[in-house]
Amino acid sequence: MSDKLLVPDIGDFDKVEVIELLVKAGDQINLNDPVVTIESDKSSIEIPSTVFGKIESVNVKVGDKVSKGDLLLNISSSKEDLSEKPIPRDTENIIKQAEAVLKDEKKEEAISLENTENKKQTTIQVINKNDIDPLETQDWLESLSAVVEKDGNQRAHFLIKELINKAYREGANIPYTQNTPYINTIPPEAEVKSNGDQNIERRIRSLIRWNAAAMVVRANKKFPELGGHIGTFASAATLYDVGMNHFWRAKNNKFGGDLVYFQGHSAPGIYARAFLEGRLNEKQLDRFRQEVKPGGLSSYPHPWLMPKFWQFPTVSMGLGPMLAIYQARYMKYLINRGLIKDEGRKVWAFLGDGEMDEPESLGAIGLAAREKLDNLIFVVNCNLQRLDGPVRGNGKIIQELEGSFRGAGWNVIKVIWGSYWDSLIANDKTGHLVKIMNETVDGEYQAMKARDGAYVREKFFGKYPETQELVSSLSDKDIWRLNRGGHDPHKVYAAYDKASKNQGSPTVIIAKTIKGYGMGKTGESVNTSHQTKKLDMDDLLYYRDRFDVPLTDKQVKNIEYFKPDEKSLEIKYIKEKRMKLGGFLPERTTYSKPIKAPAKDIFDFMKVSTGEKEMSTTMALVRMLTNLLRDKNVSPRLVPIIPDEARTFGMEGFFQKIGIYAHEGQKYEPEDSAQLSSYREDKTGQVLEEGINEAGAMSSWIAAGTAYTNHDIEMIPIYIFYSMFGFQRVGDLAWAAGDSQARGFLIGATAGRTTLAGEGLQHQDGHSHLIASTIPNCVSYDPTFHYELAVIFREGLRRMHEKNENVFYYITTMNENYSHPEMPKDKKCEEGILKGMYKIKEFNRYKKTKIQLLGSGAILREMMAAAEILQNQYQIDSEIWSVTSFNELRKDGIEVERYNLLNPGKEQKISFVEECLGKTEGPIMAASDYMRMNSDQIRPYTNKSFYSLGTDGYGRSDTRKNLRNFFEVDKEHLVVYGLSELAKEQLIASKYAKEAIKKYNIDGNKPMPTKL
Ligand SMILES: Cc1ncc(C[n+]2csc(CCOP(=O)(O)OP(=O)(O)O)c2C)c(N)n1
Ligand SMILES: [Mg+2]
Repeated sequence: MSDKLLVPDIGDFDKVEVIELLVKAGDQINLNDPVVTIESDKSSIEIPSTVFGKIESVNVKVGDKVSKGDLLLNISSSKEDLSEKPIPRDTENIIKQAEAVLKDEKKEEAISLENTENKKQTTIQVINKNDIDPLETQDWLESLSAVVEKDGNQRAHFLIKELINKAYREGANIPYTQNTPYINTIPPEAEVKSNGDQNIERRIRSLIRWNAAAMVVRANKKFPELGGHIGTFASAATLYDVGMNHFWRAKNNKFGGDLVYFQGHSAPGIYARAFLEGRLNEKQLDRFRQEVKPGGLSSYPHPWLMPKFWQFPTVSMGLGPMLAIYQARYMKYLINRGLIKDEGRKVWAFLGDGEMDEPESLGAIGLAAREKLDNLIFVVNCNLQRLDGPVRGNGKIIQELEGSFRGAGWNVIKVIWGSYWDSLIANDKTGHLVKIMNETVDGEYQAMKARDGAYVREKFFGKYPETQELVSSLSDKDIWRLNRGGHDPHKVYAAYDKASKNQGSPTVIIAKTIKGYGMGKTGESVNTSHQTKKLDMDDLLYYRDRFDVPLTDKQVKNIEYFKPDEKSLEIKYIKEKRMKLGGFLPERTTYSKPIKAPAKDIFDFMKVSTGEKEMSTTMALVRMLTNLLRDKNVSPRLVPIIPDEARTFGMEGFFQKIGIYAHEGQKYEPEDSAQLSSYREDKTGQVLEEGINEAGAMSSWIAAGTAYTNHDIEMIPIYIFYSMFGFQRVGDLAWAAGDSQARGFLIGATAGRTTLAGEGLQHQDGHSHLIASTIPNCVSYDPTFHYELAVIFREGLRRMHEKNENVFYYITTMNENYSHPEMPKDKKCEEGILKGMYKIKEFNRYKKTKIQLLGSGAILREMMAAAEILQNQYQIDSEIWSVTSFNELRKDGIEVERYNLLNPGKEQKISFVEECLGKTEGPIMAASDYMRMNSDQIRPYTNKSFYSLGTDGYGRSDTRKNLRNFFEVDKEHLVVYGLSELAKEQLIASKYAKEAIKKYNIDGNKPMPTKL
């Protein structure tokens, strides 16, 4: 029987042009196969088939205008097929989701039963001096204790929740708190014990501590300017060691490896461990922070500088937490899309408590919980100090972080007190000890650790007779030994174990430590700890003794490193532990296979003229991506990343075609489900729709752009954003992307100061190319025509994803619609597009006076129009150059100039700018939709008079025409400036310029746009 395929609901669009037929009569098609591409003035969308069978006739042709309900195809399908018509995609998704939820619920039930069996024996104590009826309180508490004892924690929790609900219903406004008392989350009896040899582990840790400090002190003794940090690692050594010995699995041929983000300035400790592991030698340690000669060790984790060692740049505080969250999310994305296996890999991120004040640190924690990233573990090293002083002198950072993370839905594990406290807390029958713990502020905690046991006895335990009594049998030395959780390997192990097993939410371990632990008077818990990088002889001897490092006084004096013999128990142990965990960490390797760049002809449609049809380069890009999605090598690897601007850029067609990634699929039928570009969320969706979150989108882009090393799979991330909210907004992340050697495309859409018209000052970008130029491995282009974009994009694919070059591309696209010419046949055109400029047109009728006109992006067309006026009305000839990248031209210019200056006797090289313009006639006038500095970049590489024009100043809203007039980059101003320059060069009389100024109503006394 016969079926008809009609144009579906295409939203607000009517009479939309068919630009491509993807099928022909006689073809067999399946459900969802694309059949035609239609294009409005904003976007192009493929129409998928909703029927299957053999095509009898195609009822439209390219160029036809179609609307909803128009006939596209007649299809013959058999009866049996019809009876088995598959369930529509949305319905199918909803069924799947429902099934998944049912399964999840069953799982939850099982977990809670388990927990109930695991009963805990505790007596609940609370002290409150405002208690008006202590006896009644006691009754309630005893009842609760009985419930805990009889039916377990879960039951107690349930009853408390019911009580609170009841109170709310009865009108009581009970203050809400996310906080638990200032004690460890895991009670001693629930701690999972390490099977490690604690004595050896302590000895190893002590050596690492020593060597890390020695490395910094030695470097600064030699060159005091080098700097470095001892105090941070001193506080975190146990946190790292437990992970290294027991938890973090390395990447090898059987396993993808855990991903660990090390706190930036704890790098010395990571090098010191690598030294014991035999991965670095003494010579290398002695090259800490001396990297100019190859082989030095970078100050902080920098993959660009140590590409076989460091994986993640973290030292710009706040970036590590965000990058780690999006890394964990991206790992799930790859798993859900079936691109990598689910091996239970984890992302661990080590963060400073001071660092948590960066808005970026906490800014994305909601996403981590929402997406149930149970592959993510944060460890916040709460040494209570940052650089200048306490993080929260008057408060408690641990409690504050607990509230924020728990509120966001994280699993929170506080590791505050070490094992020596266990018995004291157990004996705190009156609850006064916990009360002091709760009341004491961080400033006091810090001060205590800068003093001694007697001070702690007086200032801490001395607050109540009950607590004084509690420690009466302890000596001051014993009191001093009461350790903090983050320095206790047992507590840390238990926390890591629990975190590793947690399901359904991310975990944060908030560990209390001491900054400069073991450094004594100079560096321990004092406000100057952070910057202590020199230790005198007494400090060094103290440090040695504190950690029992087997060095003589003389060796200490020489600040010698200590590495036990290869056959020693320590070295054997450390290696054995790592071998058991699959290898060493950190280590950066890449085994991904390159992606074959698509055949050149895939972009051929962009090399012919669009004729009458006008389109923006943004639209051309979307068309190109739609085409790329048909390339079987490239398609699955494309990762379109959009921060809530898909409709702005005409990309809504992607929603249906490749789906929006959503870890839970789509639990609702979207409002626009009947439409062609309905908002389709899917567990295997390909688009990362990040919401209004440029920093998050950029973090996703980095995760995808480094998947080749972190997951051994080459991906092609394409992040499309308003160019103004690109580098300017997330410049530091872009810098980290360069350091990470991320590969992929950044697309600054709606770019240029004058193309965006109405949006005004905060939207009009006239400088992103300049910021892009600051990143050494960022290759940037400002194309005007669709064939330029095609050539640039394909070369980007080839260089980055086939040849594995560690660069990334920044391409600006505009939203101005115009027709695009055919690609010039000149063989040098393609080379020129890629190197940064090529001659696009020449006016040569009069052969008297000539000018070289350079235009970039949106302004090239103004330049072409100006050239026509100059020719037709003033008999001025010109050569017009399309400059696709002033940045690339400058890179070549500086390199050639440098070579020539350093090789005076040798044959001198010629820059590409010189090659193009060296032998041309007349002065040069260059303009772009960016600040003059953009085109000024190539001024030094021409030996000619050079004038640059641009859009310096704040943007503002108005029509495109008025804006170009305001910034003096419209064709009229270009004519005037051109004539004036020729007059200045004494090639024509000045009267022409004067006349033109009058003719075009140009005010010579108008203030500079920068001042308006
Ligand atoms: C964005 C940013 N701002 C400032 C710094 C300089 N800086 C380096 S470490 C540090 C203090 C860190 O304190 P914290 O996060 O508590 O780490 P700790 O050393 O105490 O473990 C500062 C201000 C930086 N690296 N990055
Ligand atoms: Mg700190």
